[in-house]
Amino acid sequence: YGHMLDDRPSADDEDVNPSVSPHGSALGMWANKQWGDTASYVAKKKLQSWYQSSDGNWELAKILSTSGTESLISFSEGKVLKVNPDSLLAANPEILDGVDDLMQLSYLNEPSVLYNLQYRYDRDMIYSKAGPVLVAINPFKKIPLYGSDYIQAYKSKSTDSPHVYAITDTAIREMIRDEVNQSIVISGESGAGKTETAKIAMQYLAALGGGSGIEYEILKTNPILEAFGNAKTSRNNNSSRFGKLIEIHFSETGKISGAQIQTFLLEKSRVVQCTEGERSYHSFYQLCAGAPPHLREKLDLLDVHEYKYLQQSTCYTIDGVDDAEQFRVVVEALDAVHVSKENQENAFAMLAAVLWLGNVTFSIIDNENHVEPVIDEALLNVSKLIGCKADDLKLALSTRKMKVNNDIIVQKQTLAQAIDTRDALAKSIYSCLFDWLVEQINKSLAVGKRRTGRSISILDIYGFESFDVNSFEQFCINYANERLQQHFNRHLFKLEQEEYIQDGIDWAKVEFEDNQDCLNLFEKKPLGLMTLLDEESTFPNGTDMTFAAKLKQHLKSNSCFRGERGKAFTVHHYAGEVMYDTSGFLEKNRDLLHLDSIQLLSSCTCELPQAFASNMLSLSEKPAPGPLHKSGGADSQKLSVITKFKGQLFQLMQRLESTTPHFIRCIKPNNSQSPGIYHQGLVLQQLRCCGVLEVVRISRSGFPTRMSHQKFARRYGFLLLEHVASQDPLSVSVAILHQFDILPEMYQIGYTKLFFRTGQIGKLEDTRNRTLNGILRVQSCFRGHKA
Ligand code: AD9
Ligand code: MG
Repeated sequence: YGHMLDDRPSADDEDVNPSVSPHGSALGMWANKQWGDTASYVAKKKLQSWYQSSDGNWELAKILSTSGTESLISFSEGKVLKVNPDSLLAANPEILDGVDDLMQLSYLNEPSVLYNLQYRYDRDMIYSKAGPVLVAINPFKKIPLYGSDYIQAYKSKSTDSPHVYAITDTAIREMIRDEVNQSIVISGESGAGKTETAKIAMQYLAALGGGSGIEYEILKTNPILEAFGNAKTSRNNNSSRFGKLIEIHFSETGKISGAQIQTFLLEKSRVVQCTEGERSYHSFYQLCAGAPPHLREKLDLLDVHEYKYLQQSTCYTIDGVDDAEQFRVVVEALDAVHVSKENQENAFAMLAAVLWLGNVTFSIIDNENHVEPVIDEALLNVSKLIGCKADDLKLALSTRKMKVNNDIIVQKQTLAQAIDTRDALAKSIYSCLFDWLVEQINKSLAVGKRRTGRSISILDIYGFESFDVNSFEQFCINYANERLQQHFNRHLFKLEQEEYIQDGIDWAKVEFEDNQDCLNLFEKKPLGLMTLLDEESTFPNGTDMTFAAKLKQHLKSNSCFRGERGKAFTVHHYAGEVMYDTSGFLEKNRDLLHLDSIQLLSSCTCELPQAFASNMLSLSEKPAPGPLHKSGGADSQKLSVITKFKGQLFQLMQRLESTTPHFIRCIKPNNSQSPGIYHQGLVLQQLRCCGVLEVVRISRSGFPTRMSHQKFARRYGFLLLEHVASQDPLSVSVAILHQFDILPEMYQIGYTKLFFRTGQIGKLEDTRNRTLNGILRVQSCFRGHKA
């Protein structure tokens, strides 16, 4: 069988830099190099291989013959093509079709991974493993994989096929066995299914029960947070516009005893501006559609079409969603987490106040274009809803107190300034309301705080984003993803290492591409992206343009950074390059609410605005002499958005570091939110971005294929040409390895398992199949003779 051995380079001698731009169009761009499947092996006669057609998709073809630089291949539909053998990649033997763990593939090239996932997806097997990682492909339809029967099956371990339930079950078991907190980290693009996945995991945990209905309460947090923090976007009809960590606490007996939710960076701008085809937060539409008559009257509610903030997009409804019905669901959920009826109405009043604020208009009052709000229904309603005098509101919206040489002077505002002030107030009220709701939920979920200290946390956070134009939001989100990616890498290496050590095999440390350089680019002081941003944000004359120029000046020698023309710069992220446009960076980072507005809120007679104001004031530092306020105004100096976000992320990382992590990578198979459509290019791009291919690559430099001595001996023992004296599985296995001249660096023998480098089992499998086919042929030949 010596001829079966190929001249493929060893698995780890041609690793190339795995960083690849998500914009890269060539599907197979690094496939050849990356996976070590050189053509010399593939282009053997009769073998199945992958051929990339001109549309970028990979097709399965059989090699008919190869001579020199030409291979003749045939497709299942009969078509025959002459191609360069270098353009072919090895396909796996059929027995590996649809394996539930990508690690079981002999050839880990991109088309094989894509095909395997698609094979499963087509059969509604949306979950697969990539080693320790669970890959979930959004089905965009109901599939019968959930509910109590399935939960029971996973609990009793009567099934082990990949599933969110399975990974959650593992988390529970490991929490109890090792007495270590666990985390389930879910990532993926917008619309990939993170939030649904998180809910499925919560459902499994809730089935453990708690007592006093705490598990019911935990499930009820979802409709509330989704109403106030989700919106229809062009990518997802129910897109979360915030990140979320829910920590579920357990008692000694393994029952749920409480929970705590932390949220990250709610997208505030959506409250006051909204792109065509998208919507603002669901809560507004639900309130307008579902409020009962007494509430409608109390809040002077209009129809959604009559609010300016909502009119910016002509989209008011979502197919298949009944906002009025959702309103009732939210109220029921608020009841469940013990938000009093009174507080519920207070919260709805804040929603109405925001909507009415959007309808406040201004008129010019002097020949310097200064404006004042028109005293109309809108202004009066806002002041009634928040509990302030109409005159105070009018003043807060049209003037600004400034400090000049210890004197306070009052400056009138232009239309643009007044609109900014109004919108800033609306955004603040909304985001404070969101935070307040989270606080109420946490109070209710904290009932069983007498806990053992064990918990399972579920993280549902925005994935890496790269658009045509990337702004401050993408900057924050992608920074978060760099941090998470580092966490991901560290843990997967550790896991890998542990399994080798457990089985007593010799293992040289695998080097991997880490993203520390990129993190340094963001975090380094004093010359990192964040410090420079903060510095420029406090600078009196700082603009987006001067910020961009500073970056170019100080960071030009950094390998992860590239200055671009004008106001732009590019960061080389682990998942690819992203060009950021600095327009609006400083403003968004400052996120100022004028002190006048804060004072207005604190003077309100209603409870919530007062609470919001004191929250804002406690977050602010002492009014600093600093130049944060362009003209020496009396704004409160608070932490910049990026600094606050970084602080939150560090805390999050610390929390996650103290847990055993379980990773779920959600994949969106198409951009039209439709079932049954699997776009190879789109899937591949996500597999690369969220590091799934990376995990497979990493493991490939180790020994990803594992088989117990018994299984190996059973499967290939019959191929032995010579009798082996001792018939124990280990001796038989060793004899097989020798007979096939498997190079010593291609495998390791552990206490219980054999560990192989990629591709090794594939070769054995080919030989086995040929031998079996040969036997069948001989048999049929023999039968033919007899006949
Ligand atoms: V975003 O970053 O918050 O915009 P997510 O959270 O990744 O996004 P989400 O969970 O909201 O995506 O899923 C989008 C839609 O896909 C859902 O509204 C469902 O209609 C659909 N989906 C996702 N997962 C499943 C599933 N397991 N079964 C059925 C699903 N439908
Ligand atoms: Mg979501």
